[in-house]
Amino acid sequence: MDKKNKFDVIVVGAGFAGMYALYKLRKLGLQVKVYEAGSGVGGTWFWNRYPGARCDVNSLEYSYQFSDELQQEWNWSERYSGQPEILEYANHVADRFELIKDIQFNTRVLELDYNENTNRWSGKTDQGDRFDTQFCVMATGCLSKHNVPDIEGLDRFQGELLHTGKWPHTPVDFKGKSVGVIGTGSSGIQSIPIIAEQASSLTVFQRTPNFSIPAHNAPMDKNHEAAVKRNYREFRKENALQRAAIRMTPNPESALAVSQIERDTVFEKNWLKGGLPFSASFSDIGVSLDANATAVDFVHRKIKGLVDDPEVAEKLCPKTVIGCKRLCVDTGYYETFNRANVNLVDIKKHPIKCVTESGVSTSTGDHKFDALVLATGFDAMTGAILSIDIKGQGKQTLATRWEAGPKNYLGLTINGFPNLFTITGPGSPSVLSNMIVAIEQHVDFLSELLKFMQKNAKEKVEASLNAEDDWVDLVNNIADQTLYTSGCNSWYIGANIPGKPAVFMPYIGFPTYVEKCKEIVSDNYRGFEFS
Ligand code: FAD
Ligand code: N01
Repeated sequence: MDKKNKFDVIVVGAGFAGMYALYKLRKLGLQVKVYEAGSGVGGTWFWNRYPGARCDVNSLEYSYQFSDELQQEWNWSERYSGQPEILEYANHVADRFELIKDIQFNTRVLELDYNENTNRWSGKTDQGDRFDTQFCVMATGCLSKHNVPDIEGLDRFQGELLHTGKWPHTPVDFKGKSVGVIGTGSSGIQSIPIIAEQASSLTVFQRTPNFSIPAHNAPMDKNHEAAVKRNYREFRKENALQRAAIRMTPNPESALAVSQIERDTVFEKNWLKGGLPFSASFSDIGVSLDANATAVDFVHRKIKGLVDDPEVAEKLCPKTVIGCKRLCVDTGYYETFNRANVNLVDIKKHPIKCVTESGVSTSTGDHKFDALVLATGFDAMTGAILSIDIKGQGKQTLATRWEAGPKNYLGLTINGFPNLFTITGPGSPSVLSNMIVAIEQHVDFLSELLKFMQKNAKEKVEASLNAEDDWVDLVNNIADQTLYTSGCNSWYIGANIPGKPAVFMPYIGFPTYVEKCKEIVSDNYRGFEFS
């Protein structure tokens, strides 16, 4: 193979994970190359350009901490910054750390094949490139393979068909148009209020209602920003001790230990603060059905107070426990259903029969649209990795290895797939944490691991089978003590993708995960096999 196609490390993906992996691993003196399917950096923030797209973790936290200069010089304009600003930040990071020269854009990795004799991986891209590398870093994203639902006739629709996860790069103007939105997860909930303001009419097709807490987004409080920046390191350190590595003030009290009036006072205070910290209102909301029911009751009352039509309000009230699906964070979502141009269709009751040339046909009639928006989410956590044909030792494919659900060690390394790493893979805190914090922790761990190998002249590393089995058991045992596995049809267990094995994928608890990683390193990388 031509020398110019031989690398020490190839990184797949140039979102926040791939960018940081490139920055960090280059520092080890390794020759690193990144392949990215999109035409720019930013990953999630490159693809999800739908109206209203923004983060739901405070921007002072949802940003890199590896460079103090970077975190001091960058100023966020809002409490929860919008997609354009986050993408601008990603581009700034790419320029500042000279990342672009090692990234090949518009290139999708299709195959990765491990050769046992050479202990190297060979790969192929959709641009016809062939490459050879010792290490593969999968920075392919937990939420990057968008899910197009299998609805009959979708390809027949003659109007504008859009997906929130693959939004056009040119502005979409809904002014004067009749629009349909299928899906009421975070993407639907963020975009619906804005589409409703522009469109002449909007019909929302809801299969399962979701809980949403108001964001109370606002321009960045400059005094607060300055205070954080004066002590950024300490701020980050404190946040990393929180369960999701997100700054909250968890209430240690049980929701069941106080009177309803006291409980409502706490819920009301957190509702007014807004965002994800609502889930930390009491200590047992995530583990006790009775405690959870008190939060459900509070939010139901809020929805009924915000939505004028009692029938519509009832349809919008989720009947599951709160928090077993990702909590949504909105700006004016429930209020949008008071608008005269907005209509809510319960498709559990009146299923979509098909999409026609002019709109959507349900059991109660036809809806005609100029534009149809699919806010139908992602094949989460495993979708992007398994879209690549990965063959490990003995030519076993990863798709076969994970047929019954993903198995790995620390969410990072897979037995039988040496020298291949998954950044924020299933089995790590990933989507149940501030993801930029989780990304940095994983890349730092990997960097130390490769340094250890360089120092000890090791060429090959993989998880032992026992370590992997124990890890998967641990991830499941932790999840089973919570309400995440209480029968909710969440993407955390793959329930949104027909035929996907029902396995709870993320590790719950960032601080305990970090402790486990430290303990494993200090025990000479227990569970890792080197040769
Ligand atoms: P991604 O950003 O998904 O990047 C992966 C990249 O890999 C993509 O650019 C993709 O094109 C590329 N890729 C995939 N497969 C291939 C291939 N075979 N070949 C070449 N390239 C490939 N998390 C939070 O913590 N807080 C938030 O507020 C938050 N908000 C979000 C809002 C939205 C709309 C979405 C969808 C997700 C949000 N997330 C949030 C999660 C978000 O995905 C992560 O925070 C983070 O951006 C993930 O970075 P990443 O680099 O791991 O993956
Ligand atoms: O996707 P989702 P998303 N017919 O899977 C429905 C992050 N994020 O893009 O619940 C009809 O949550 C589906 O219905 P059901 C965040 O982590 C963050 O909204 O499966 N409907 C559901 O209503 C989030 O959790 C932000 O019954 C179908 C919706 O489509 C994750 O990304 C913003 C259907 C999909 O909801 C994914 O969010 C955006 C079908 N065949 C995203 N298939 C922030 O706010 C699916 N649906 C930071």
